[in-house]
Amino acid sequence: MSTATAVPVAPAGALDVQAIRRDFPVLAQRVHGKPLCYLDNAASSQRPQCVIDAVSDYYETSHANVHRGVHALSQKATDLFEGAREKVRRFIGARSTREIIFVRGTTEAVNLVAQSYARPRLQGGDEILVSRLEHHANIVPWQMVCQQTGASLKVVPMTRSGELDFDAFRSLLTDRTRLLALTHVSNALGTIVPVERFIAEAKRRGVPVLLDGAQAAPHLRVDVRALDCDFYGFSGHKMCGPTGIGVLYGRESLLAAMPPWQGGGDMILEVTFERTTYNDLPYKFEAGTPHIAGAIGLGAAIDYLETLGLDRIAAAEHDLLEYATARLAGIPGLEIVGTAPHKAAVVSFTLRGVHPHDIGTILDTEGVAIRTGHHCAMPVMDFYGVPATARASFAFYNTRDEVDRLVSALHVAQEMLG
Ligand code: C6P
Repeated sequence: MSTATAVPVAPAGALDVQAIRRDFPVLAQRVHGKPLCYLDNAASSQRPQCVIDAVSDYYETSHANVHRGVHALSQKATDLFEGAREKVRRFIGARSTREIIFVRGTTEAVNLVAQSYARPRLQGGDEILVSRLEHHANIVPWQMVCQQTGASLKVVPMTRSGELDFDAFRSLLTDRTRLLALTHVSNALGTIVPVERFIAEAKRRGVPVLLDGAQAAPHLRVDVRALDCDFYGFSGHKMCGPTGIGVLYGRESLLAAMPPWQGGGDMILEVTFERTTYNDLPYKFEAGTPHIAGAIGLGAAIDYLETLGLDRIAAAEHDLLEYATARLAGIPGLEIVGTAPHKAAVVSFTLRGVHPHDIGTILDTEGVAIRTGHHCAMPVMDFYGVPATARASFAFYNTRDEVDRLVSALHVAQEMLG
């Protein structure tokens, strides 16, 4: 460790991380003979026992299809499923559960809006505005809908520190801009985008806004009403919930005017071969048997996060970010990619002379799990002129000791390959 680097002091009144770690059975294991050091939380977080129990209890005691049966078990499953929807509503401050649509994840949330909101409205010459910071999930669905309609994609540029250029954004808003689709937190760099500013400006110009909240909902307090966004998507698996479940929040007036995206069971009121009428919100957008256990697990994850407190989670993760940034900055040849002043606990970096994939492999042998690659954000990599970075991403159950293990493992990588 570089002794010249100032290391921040841990905040008082912090979470009891050791007790929290005992809630996560997966963290107790060894990998390649070393205690697992899981620093790949931006890709997917781990699950506490209460989430695992909620899912298995459901299967053990309450499983049946929802909204379909008069029998007791179906009503029990329906109550649990709809109870989870109410937890999500409260968690993000939405007005009504009619605005909470269960989807597979952020990717499906964006695709739903692209196909059901944007596609019917777009014409040749219209514009969709995204940013250079986006994950592919908030780029490709818009490219697809542009190809389908003749609209074009405009891109808000980023700066060297990994922030968005607000003045450039303002000049890209035109009377043909039909939607702004923006990430709340960058997965590749950790930048927290000051979305309030962008939303206010877009609203002033009458442009609706979708936020990709995949990396924000697990780490920041999100209030869709205070944000005044029109759509907000996030994924359960990044916030201690199951995979295959996520949420699209949509402003009710917009959802009500949108056609369904997929057709099938549960999204209809009446079907004849001549005419079909669609179900009310949110069911109009939930064709087929949903991921019932996933929604219930997500509800349990929300309970867990709320018990810890989103503000305390954010503070604990911020401490890890500051500590990791200071320690990594002390490694010769290491360059942190993305240095915005407001960041979530994500540190992307390159190490002179060592390919990121080799870093990942050597770290794995030391029991340290990080992600290497383009992080599904190739335009960001392209901006910095690198094919890939190594990325350590922290959750509230990580410790400063684990940051130290990351640093030691990087020294090993450097000695072997640097
Ligand atoms: N990012 C990462 O390692 P899904 O796969 O639908 O749950 O989430 C997609 C997605 C959308 N937006 C952002 C900002 C994201 O970070 C992700 C997922 C993971 O960074 C896997 S590529």
